[in-house]
Amino acid sequence: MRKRHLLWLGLVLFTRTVWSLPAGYLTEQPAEGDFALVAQSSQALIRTDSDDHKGLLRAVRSLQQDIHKVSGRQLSISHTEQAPQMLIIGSLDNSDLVNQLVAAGKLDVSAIRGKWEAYQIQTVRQPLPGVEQALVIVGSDKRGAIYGVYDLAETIGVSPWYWWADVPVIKREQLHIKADTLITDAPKVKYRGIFLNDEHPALSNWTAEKFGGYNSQFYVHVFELLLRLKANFLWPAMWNNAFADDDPLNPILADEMGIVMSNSHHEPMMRADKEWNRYGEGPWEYSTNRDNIYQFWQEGARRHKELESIFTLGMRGQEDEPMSEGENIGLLEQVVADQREILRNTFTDTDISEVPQVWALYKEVQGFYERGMRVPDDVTLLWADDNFGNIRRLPTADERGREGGAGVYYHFDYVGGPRSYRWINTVPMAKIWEQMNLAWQYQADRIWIVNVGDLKPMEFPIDFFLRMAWNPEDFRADNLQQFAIDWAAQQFGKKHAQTVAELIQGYTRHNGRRKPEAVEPDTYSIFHYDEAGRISTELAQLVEKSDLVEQQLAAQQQDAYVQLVSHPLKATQAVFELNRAVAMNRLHGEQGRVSTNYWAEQVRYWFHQDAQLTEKYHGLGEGRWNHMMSQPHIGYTYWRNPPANLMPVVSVAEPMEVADMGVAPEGSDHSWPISEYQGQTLSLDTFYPHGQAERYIEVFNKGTQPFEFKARAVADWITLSQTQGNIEQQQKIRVSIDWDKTPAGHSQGEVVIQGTGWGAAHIKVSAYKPADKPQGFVEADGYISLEAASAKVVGNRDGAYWQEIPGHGRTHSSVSAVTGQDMEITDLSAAPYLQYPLYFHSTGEFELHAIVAPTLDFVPDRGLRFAVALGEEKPQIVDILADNSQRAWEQSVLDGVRRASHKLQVEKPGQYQLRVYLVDPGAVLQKLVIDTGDLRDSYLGPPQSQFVR
Ligand code: REL
Repeated sequence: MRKRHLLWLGLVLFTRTVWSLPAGYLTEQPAEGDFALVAQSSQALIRTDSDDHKGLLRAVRSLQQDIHKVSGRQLSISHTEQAPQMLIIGSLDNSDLVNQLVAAGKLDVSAIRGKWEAYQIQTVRQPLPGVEQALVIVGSDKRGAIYGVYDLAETIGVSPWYWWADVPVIKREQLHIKADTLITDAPKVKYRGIFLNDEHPALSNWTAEKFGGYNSQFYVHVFELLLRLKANFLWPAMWNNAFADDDPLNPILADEMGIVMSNSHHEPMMRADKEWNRYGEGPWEYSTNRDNIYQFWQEGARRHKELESIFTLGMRGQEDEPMSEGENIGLLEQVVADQREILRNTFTDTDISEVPQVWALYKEVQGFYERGMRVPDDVTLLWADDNFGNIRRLPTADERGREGGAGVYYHFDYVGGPRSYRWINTVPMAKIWEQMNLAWQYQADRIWIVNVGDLKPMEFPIDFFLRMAWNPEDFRADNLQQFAIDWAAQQFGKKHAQTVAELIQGYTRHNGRRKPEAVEPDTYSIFHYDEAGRISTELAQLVEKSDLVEQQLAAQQQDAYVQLVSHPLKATQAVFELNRAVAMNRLHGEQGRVSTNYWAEQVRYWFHQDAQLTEKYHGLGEGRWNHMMSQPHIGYTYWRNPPANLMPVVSVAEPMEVADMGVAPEGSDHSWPISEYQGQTLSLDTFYPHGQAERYIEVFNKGTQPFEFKARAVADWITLSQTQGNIEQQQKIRVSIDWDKTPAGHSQGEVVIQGTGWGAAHIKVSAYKPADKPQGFVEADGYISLEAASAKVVGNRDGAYWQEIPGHGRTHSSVSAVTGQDMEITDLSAAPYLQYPLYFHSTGEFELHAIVAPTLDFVPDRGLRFAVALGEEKPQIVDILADNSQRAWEQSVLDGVRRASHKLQVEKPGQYQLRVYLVDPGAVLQKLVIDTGDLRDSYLGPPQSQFVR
């Protein structure tokens, strides 16, 4: 819960549900003494100071419109008049009226005075002679006051997404504010913003159609959204655009409204990359073209001198390339020295340490820093993620003392290797939290900026990121999921909030497993652990729930629902199902099945389904969001997107008018008939009492004429779901084991299937029934698989503990190693550990695969380690980043996880405790899989093993 300051006794402290979502200070049951913003027969007067910031006065006008949208009543705004009920709005630095109230002792602003962007919302009785009551919104500065204004707008029922996602405002005839309301608040991260990037084709075509380009008619909506989300910072679109040059009003409007502008990490000195293409002379090469580039930058400083800005220092090549001079520290130091000189010569009346400046340590630039290059102490160091949401580096203890502090540049969208992701939201909330929480802990709190691509459809993660930036301490692993529920409630009402949150979390979890652009037909196994089948069911169930919600929503909520929930969910499903269908089509094609054509149809269906979803989105509100979903996303073969969605090549069968049986056991692409003379056999994987209970044998047709088949088991302990049937296309015979009839030890049997063709298909069936009674997580099917969170946690203490992060990870949750800043645990006897009771039937040397989040070594010179011990053995250190190669990194960001391996020795069968010890903070465990000999290929690993008490 947000901490608020209680100013004087008698005033009630209202906290909102959590975060800054709809508040507790609006009351539906007005009582005596409550402030009447809009009452049945009266309404308040809005009073501002004519000399107050223009941006604040603009925000007040938008509040006036919001009140009108909610209540249908138009409140007057006056600089001079009085009324019995007044909404008084002002900033401490510019409002005489507010300062008079303070001087008269009517208002105590000591909780916000002098603070950055703080605001106070308070009811005051008899603030002025003749005025019964006022609701005062006061900001410590311009933006503080603006945030107070938008806090009220949100509280009365206007979602920050009312424009950008068509979320309907809540209609209320009356608006009463609880008597004795007092709220004060201020941000914890100084600059909080977004980067509009990779904006072609979606955002660019949309802005062109709706506004004629990236002009101030467009940007006014971006600025307003940022302010409603209590953000203050923007890197504008830059692909073929130049913010200040495309429309000279852009920077002026930003400054007026209160948005601090900068340019992206490789666009120094407030000049867009594309401005150099338009006006620069000679090459973008400092070693040979210094004078021209210097002048170009001088113009940037001059143009933005009076506008609130953060100057990006340093230099990179154009369009996100390294400088052609290579990693030349001397040259880059010269660049920064010259840029500082330009600032000194421009800001002649200010010490330039007061001019906000940033050095973005993005990609190769971080290498310059690590090799010793430094910038003046007042410059903020902007650390970056790896473009895939894993922060590369955070401030060390020494760096935390720097005057300029540090920030983080994060991504929800990226164009580049190993594969771009530019389409829908793929970053789960819990992942953002886990990484940005580290940023907060390590005091990277000066700037949080996130690349949001086209802005839509990143509404949910943008909202989360910016609200978390406002106060990271509000957000904890154990209350995180509540944010999604509250957010859903704000957009669609309380009734469906839980379900809507589940739907958003569900599709983002799936996209977090692997981004849709990187999903291939063979990503999820169609052979083992029913992996693809289970995901298919999971997504279908979410879609079914989503359709039910959609049916129950009011007509005016439908468009928002499509944008924020159902489109991304269904689009996610379409890409998954498309790939699954291609995999099935290939397999069935190879096996000559008549059902090949069914799967070819499925591929076409899902491809068209995807196109229709895009079309539906583009048709919302008569084309309001036309182009917004036009980013190609099907048919990637390398980092860059294909020119359009590409329909996969499918196999088509031309079956004969015959009956022709084929038989395929689960888990294999081989099928009967086979060449037994060449030693080929068909078998099901061995059954274990605590393993997969059923396996199937599929009987299929290669021709168009149906046939009868008969199946029999050659052992009484083998049970079949059916012993005969008529096959038109295919049927699954489910095979299970009657363990009461199975002798202890290894047993062999087979299933014989006779249909068409010569002889019969013989499928070997084996079972292993151990004599002993296991306890714990039991080895079966050739592995033990554990969700990390299934551990008993031992030895957690303040400053060093394992913590579960619900909703994090690919399957269930994650368990994260947490310590105080800079701490690592060297004495393992004092380390908290995760303990898993295991039961092995087999003996030998087994590989333990730890599936962990792709966290990077954000603390320099330290690995990312944990330690493992089986039974009483001495814990052994495992370094997650032992393979820190580019290749391993690429694999990790495609998979959304890393794998760390360790060998376990099991001397004799029986129960063992597996312990995982905390060593380095930031290690995040998702799953542990021990291969005892028959672990099969799959993307997510097998489901958790059975636990026996
Ligand atoms: O994600 C990033 O930060 C970069 O890909 C972009 O900033 C990059 O500069 C790109 O848009 C092209 O110029």
